[in-house]
Amino acid sequence: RCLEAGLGSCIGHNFLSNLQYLPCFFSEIGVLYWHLDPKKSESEEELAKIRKDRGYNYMDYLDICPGKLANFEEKLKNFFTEHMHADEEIRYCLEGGGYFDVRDKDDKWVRIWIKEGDMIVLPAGIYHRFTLDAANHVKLMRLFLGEPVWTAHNRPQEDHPVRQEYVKRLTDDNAGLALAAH
Ligand code: KMT
Repeated sequence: RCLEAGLGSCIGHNFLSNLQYLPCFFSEIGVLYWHLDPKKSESEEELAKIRKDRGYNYMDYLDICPGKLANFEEKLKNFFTEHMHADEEIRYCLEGGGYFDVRDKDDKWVRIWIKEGDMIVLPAGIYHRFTLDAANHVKLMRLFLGEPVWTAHNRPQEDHPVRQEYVKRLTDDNAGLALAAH
């Protein structure tokens, strides 16, 4: 399986850190991934193109670190509670790092290590959670299509139409997910 290319092991999760080598795994679960360089102007152009192509008109920044984010502990606890959203979750890492844990097709956790320059889109309806890495700090750009809605729907959400749609694409129409990725 393609997934094995970058696998190590970390606290009982499948653990991905060489993200560019895993397009196959990402397309399987409908995740999009780019590597940009926040310090380079070519990356600004590439980011502008991604935003234009995918309609990401909204943008803000989120600095997650103990002194900078109000109610840090509580927010981290919520981020690390397994949940889904009714929309895509689009994050571009500008500084620091963190872990997105996502459920694979067999409902097992896969840990994705996001570092500076990594940009990731989690599809609407995927179960996931987030936590910081050892640096205990991340600066993220958040993008959104339209008016942002950050509502987290904690698992279980099997009756949620967006979850049902995601599961349907994952199981009987995996080609659709693969086509959406690149
Ligand atoms: C969310 O709901 O925003 C998350 O899953 C946390 C990742 S971005 C801090």
